[in-house]
Amino acid sequence: MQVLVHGRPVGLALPAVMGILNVTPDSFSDGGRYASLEAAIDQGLRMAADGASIIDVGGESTRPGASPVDTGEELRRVLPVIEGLAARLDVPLSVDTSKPEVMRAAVAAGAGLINDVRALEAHGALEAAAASGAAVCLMHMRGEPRSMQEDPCYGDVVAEVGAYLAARVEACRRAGIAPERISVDPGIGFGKRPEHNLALLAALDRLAEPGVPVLIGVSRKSLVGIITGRPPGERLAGSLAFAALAVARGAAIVRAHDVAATVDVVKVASALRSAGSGGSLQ
Ligand code: 8Y7
Repeated sequence: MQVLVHGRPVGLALPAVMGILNVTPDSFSDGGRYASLEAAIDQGLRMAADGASIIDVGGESTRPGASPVDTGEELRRVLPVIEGLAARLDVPLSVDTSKPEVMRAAVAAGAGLINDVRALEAHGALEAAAASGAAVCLMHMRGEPRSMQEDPCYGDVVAEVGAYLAARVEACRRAGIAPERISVDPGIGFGKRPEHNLALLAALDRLAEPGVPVLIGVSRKSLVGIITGRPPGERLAGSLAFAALAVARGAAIVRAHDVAATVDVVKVASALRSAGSGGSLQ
């Protein structure tokens, strides 16, 4: 998998950990934009020191029930963080957005991967991503964050999500995005019941064609809470168990809040995977 770092293509060693850097008002509750900016940059630097291979900067909450954020506000949240981290780090930065304007500005500011929970389906997003030259992560979501958990319904969830991701990969290739810059994600918790999430995690090897890296985000999610009965602050062990098992099943990138612990888990799972018949990831 290839991403941009300071505008140039760089190969990403897989499996990798993507650190989550949320820049939403609720994620840094102390007053003032400057204090929040400093806190966000510090957190990004800490995740890099902890071994993150990518830092994912997001300014729009996509939690179940969350409301949309306007473009100007999203830009004000993410751009200074991306600029600040790009000036201090050689670690690839990703921007978690669905808006073409944010994609363009974030890549110009130093992001090298576009992580889109709407898989570049917004008007103009595919073209903006292709023109930027950045890598992309195409995530499956059923519905929109505000209502997606109301009544998600599938026939064969693995087949449906797999077909959706294959179609979005094809659309990206047709738009001129280099195949080695495309990754996919089944979108754990995005318009899915627990049984759908588990079916997808159990069948990771069937979700994408060989050579298309699969990203998995389970960190602290309600799926872990439902299984373990624990609140978000106590979901580390459950999240790590899913991280290990996802890598064992072929996941290439794990998106996580707790970077240091996840890096160790991914190293161990990866060593075991390489010792078996799994082979190496691209
Ligand atoms: C995911 C994600 C979130 C995920 C990808 C959270 C932005 C909710 N989850 N992006 N974003 N995959 N690719 O709990 O699972 O982090 S937001």
